[in-house]
This record gives sequence, structure tokens and C-alpha cells, in this order.
Amino acid sequence: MALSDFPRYPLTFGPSPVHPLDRLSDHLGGARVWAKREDVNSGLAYGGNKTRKLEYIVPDVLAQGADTLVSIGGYQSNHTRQVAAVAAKLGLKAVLVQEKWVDWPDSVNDRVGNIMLSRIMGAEVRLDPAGFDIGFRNSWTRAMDDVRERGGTPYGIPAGASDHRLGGLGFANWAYEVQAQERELGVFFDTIVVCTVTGSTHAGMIAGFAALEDAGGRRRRVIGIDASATLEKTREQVGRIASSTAALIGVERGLRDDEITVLEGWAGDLYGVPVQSTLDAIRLTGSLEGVIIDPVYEGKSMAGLIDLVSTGEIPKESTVLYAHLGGQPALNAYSALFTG
Ligand code: 5PA
Repeated sequence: MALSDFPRYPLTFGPSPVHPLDRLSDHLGGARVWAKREDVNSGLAYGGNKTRKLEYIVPDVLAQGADTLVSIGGYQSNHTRQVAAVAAKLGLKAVLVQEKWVDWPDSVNDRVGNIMLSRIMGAEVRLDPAGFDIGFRNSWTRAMDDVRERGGTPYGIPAGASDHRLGGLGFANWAYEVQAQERELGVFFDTIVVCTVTGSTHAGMIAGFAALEDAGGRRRRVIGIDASATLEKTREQVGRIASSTAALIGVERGLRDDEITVLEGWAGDLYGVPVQSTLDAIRLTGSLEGVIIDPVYEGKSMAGLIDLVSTGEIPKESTVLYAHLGGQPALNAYSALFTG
């Protein structure tokens, strides 16, 4: 099978925009940095990386005749907000288990931003006191049982739409899209920087670029920046999903170790809690480029990019593509960080 053999239900506007970040690049004084913008990839509730993943999962939902999407995330999950939007668009119901992944003191943490948007779109939101974990949860299985008891047909989508047979395909497709955009723009991105937590965004890219490399494309580095602060689980999940996705789209070899890179150093001690480098990255990107990033995910991956470029760890001759995966609605739950 090749990627093009898998059905894709369009939820995005088309290829997401790619553009240079010139003022940020000048400021860092090293490699040139560009961004590819999943934060503006769709008209469905601000889009984001999950919208792309769901393009390959929706055909399976429809084939199974499900009437309710059941998923899971933190109170400020971007993923569950995108599931709610896709359910609304398709005329399905959504049941969302929202766990207390982050012990964050903002008093409206469970009311504003992503969770508010999901409620507006008609999802059934179930608050759950459990803490952060990217694995499978009983609360999620229970939510599916409840839907069945009510006579519905649930379709379970795991955290981040990652640990799902088709979860890596959306970002395998992203790799193909990058190659086509490079041809149009006359540029080659030798390094990709991407935030990684539940893993299928990064893993899908690895699989897609492996397929392109095997078809004669140039080698490049895909650098995942951990934002989970549970590095071993994320690294294991990225490797596993990258290999299964690669096999699914016809890559006939095992992946090399150098194809699977998850770097630590910018997540801080806890998922969802920004550290100084996160806040500096958010302010720098906002003030130099007018580009907004969040304190949970992109603020951490951008902090990684800033360090890797300014220290020359990513060489000066490189051209870097920063994957902006969305996530800005969560900023509303972090207002206390930006009062000055
Ligand atoms: C998320 C994830 P992966 O989970 O595919 O590794 O993507 C990491 C990521 N950037 C990066 C943004 C803006 C994200 O939302 N979010 C999760 C969520 O529940 O929203 C799955 C954790």
C-alpha cells in the first residue's frame, strides 16, 4: 500500500501555508528559519495538527457507522476541541473525557479556551480528576460503554489521535506536502523541528520522509522536541508509531536510529507547565514575528529551536522548517503569565 491508497476526508483548507521567519532568523544569527502553519490549516474551530490526523480517521468512522466520537485529553486539550469540531461538521455527537493533566492554578482553567469551544460546539464534556498520561484510560473505555448503553455507536479516538492504526497518516501526508511546496518555493528544508507528546505528528513525519527518501529524495533531520516531560513514554510511542506507519505506507526497511530523534531539555519538569525558556520563546516569537504560540506545546518546541539555532547545533548553513501545530486557545487559561 502507498499513502495515496488510503481514503482522506478533507477537513483542511488544502496545503498549510509555508513562510520565512526573517526577523526571528536575523535575531538568532544562525540558520534560516521558516514555519509551516497548522494553526491556520482549517476553518474548523482554529484547526491544528489533529485536524490533519482526523482526515485519515474520519473515513473509518463513517465506514463503521459510528454516531459518537469519544476521545480524551486534558482540560485544555487542543485535540478534544478538534474532535468536537469534526463531530459538529459531520453531524455526529462527541463525548470528551477531560482530565486534570495540569495542576494549573488559573481559576478559569476548566472554563475558557479549548474547553469552552468544545462546549460551544455541543460536545458532552466530562471532567475527570486523573493526572497526565498519554496511554489508554479506563475513563475513556467507560465513556464508550456509556454511549453503547444509551443505544449509540461510539468510535474511540485515543489521546492526540496517536495510538491508532491510522494516526500517523496525516503527518506522513504532511511530508509529501512539504516536498511539493519546496519545489514551488525553490527551497530545501534540511531540518524539521516539531513538538512531540503523544507522538503521531512526529512519527507520521518520520514515516513520510522515510518513504520520500527511499524514492530518491534527499535526507533530512526531523527533530522532535519533547513537551511531555515523560520522555521515555513519548520516545517509545514515536518509535512505535513511526515504524507502523512506515510499514503501512510501503516503506520496506526498518527505520534507522538516526531517523527517530526526540530531544529533551525544554519541557521543564511537568507537562503543561511553562518554564522561563517557554515564556521567552512566546514573547520573542510574538514580538519579532506577530506569530502566537502557546505555553504547553509550541512555546517549548520553539524554545528548543531557538537554542539549537543560536548555538549552531543546527548549522548556520541549514534551512529549518518549524512545524507550528496550533494550540493558541489554551493561552486563555494562562492569563496570569502575561499581565506585565
Ligand atoms: C499537541 C498535542 P502529538 O501529540 O501528536 O505529539 O502533538 C503534540 C502537540 N502541539 C503539539 C499542539 C498545539 C498540540 O495540541 N496535543 C494533545 C492534546 O490533547 O491537545 C494530544 C496531547
